[in-house]
Amino acid sequence: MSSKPIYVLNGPNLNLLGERQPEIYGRLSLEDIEAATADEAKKNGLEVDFRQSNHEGELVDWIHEAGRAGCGIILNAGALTHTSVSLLDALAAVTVPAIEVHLSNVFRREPFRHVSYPAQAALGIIAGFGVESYRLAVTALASHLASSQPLHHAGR
Ligand code: CA2
Repeated sequence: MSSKPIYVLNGPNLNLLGERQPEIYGRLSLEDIEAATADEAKKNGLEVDFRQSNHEGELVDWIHEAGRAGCGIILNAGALTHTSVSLLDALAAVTVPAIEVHLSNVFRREPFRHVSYPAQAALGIIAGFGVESYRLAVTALASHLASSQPLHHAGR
């Protein structure tokens, strides 16, 4: 469908998945989530470039890169979701579609997690389904990309 990958960008502390707080985030590691996300992308004829950083500026740089070299963005900004105007500005500055994901249902948690800055520049948000949040984001992005691309007619 697209020769460019989906950039799947993960923010602070998500490298700890599977090691701590399994009651909130489950027992899967970030590598397990990467495998599930890549699998869902493959089913949809897409590839992923899956990354994690504990540094806000690095995530900003990757959003810029995704704007040039990606077909879309799936962003779990971790706690930066609730604080980062920089991530919102970066997403707003690129023209590729972005979907925000969360493993946990942030609306069932502390009030400060009910605020999302990147959401204002996202197509939508998927939260609360663990690894399925990532799979659902891939299918939502794939169907958005398919519906927003001009159809190819054989021989024209
Ligand atoms: O539910 C999500 O995906 C979050 O983005 C996860 C963030 C949290 O700050 C957001 O409010 C919701 C936290 C990621 C930290 O992940 C850890 C995993 C294992 C152990 C400790 C932290």
